[in-house]
Amino acid sequence: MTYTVGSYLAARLAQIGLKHHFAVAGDFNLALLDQLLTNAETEQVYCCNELNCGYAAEGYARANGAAAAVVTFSVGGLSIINAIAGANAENLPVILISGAPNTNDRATDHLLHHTMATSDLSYQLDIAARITCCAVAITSPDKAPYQIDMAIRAALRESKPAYIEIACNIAGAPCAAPGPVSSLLDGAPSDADTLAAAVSAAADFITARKKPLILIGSKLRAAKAEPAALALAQALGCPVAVMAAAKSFFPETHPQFAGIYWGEVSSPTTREIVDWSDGLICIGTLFNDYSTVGWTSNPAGANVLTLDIDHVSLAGHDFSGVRLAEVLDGLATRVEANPTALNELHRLRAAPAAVPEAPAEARLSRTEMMRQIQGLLTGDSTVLVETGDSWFNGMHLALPEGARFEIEMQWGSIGWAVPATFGYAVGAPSRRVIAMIGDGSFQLTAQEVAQMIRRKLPILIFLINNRGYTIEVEIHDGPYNNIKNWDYAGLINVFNAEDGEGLGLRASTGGELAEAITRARGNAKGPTLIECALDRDDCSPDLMSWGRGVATATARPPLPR
Ligand code: TPU
Ligand code: MG
Repeated sequence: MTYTVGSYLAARLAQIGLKHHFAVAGDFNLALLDQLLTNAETEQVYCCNELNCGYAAEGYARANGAAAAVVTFSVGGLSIINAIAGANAENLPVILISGAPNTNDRATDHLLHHTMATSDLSYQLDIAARITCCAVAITSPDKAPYQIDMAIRAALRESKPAYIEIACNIAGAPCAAPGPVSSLLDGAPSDADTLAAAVSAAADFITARKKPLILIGSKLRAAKAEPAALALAQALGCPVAVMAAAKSFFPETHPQFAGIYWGEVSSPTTREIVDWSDGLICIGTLFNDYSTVGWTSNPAGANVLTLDIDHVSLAGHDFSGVRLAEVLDGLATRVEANPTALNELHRLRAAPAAVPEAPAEARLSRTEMMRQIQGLLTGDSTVLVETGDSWFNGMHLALPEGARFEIEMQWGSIGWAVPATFGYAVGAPSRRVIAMIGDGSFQLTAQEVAQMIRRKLPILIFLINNRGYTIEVEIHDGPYNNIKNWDYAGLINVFNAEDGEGLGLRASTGGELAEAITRARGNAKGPTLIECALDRDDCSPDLMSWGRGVATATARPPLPR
């Protein structure tokens, strides 16, 4: 078989396990899209716009480990930037592929469409280089295999986005055949001496503590170390708390699970047991103003051991170039069981009270909505929660074994959830995908529901209509937090047009919600959006407390000179 630059890229995408790539067409990428289509192992999935295309790929990477998005030059490439920077913040290897001007136009000062009417054609590469781990511009078929491999290898090894730009007249040019894929996949192992020293120092730290406790953060998944963390936890027998951004990265049904640690808005007794520990083992954690509730709970100091993706640090020691899974594996064989903190947690912890069912005719409340969503969850469910009160409501869901939870907490860009849910569902066709999305966020990227309809994905969307930007109201209120109401349920018929089978339903009482959920379950041929009408002030108490903490940090005056 002979290869072109585009079909080489397609082969590499298929080899790294991408059964799909997301795309929006434009004249600078049409020849490339044609070449990608020649590979039957990676299907092209279209999006309504490039921002959504980026989020869809980001969601796909959450389900599938990596993803690719293909856009046209400049008008597409600049539009997708928000989503790619988000994938960077969230440690997801999304490969951004952009068409680019014809090589013949580069040597001249021809002015091209989709540019700022100057002969500068490098700005997109420059911008992409700032937000990806590797950015390459392909203008020659000879160098293309090396450049494509370099970008994909970097993305997979660093769990960060990469950028590949391909000149439109190069995409179809013949090039070399791809070699074995293994050179792209596996990162180098840890340096053996550094690994031994890091494990030894970390084991000494743990052994010297009376009340060790594990705290898991969002980078654990990026490090592909969830099983290794579970094994260490079991060897140590200590409580395991998870940060909000890592919900579901440790099984909530596990007897050592200690809840969500999120400062003042932690699960009951979780903050207390974390504070009580004299040896906090932070695995893949990431502390920012949101996760520390405005810097009010920011674990640091001599009682903290940090095990990061490629790095171990503790008082007096710092080891880099070690892989997290190998550190955890090493530690699991070195530590002795110490259930002191777990015993204390059991003493502190009262059995959770069951939420009573609301009368069927009563006006729908947040607690009744969450009670019903909880009842839906099974081991094959994935719940995606959008920025807003959905973050806080989602934290209270008790996840059955196997259930997954997705949150874009570091980047926090509203509009993420609709397209990311679409991409996730494309990447995980056997999972039951449920999204909780606020009305304000939905308005940014609503049109991507049409792609769920197009691909007949039975996604269940809870559209929480509380008539505004409630999360912002709790941080800092003003007229800018009021939004124009939409007929959200009615939109689904607009998107259905002549051939779609999406369902748009409305619930303003508990009884209506239960009925809508039953209808959603009967709809296997498309998404169901249930618009849940909540009172504007019906928000979670956690959001209120967190909002105050974050607002205080944001409003700090400049330090005196
Ligand atoms: O449940 P609720 O009302 O809190 O959520 P909803 O209705 O989705 O409102 C979200 C409000 C919000 C804004 C406007 N949350 N964060 N922001 C700021 C923001 C603005 N633009 C982007 C792209 N991302 C943001 N986070
Ligand atoms: Mg809202």
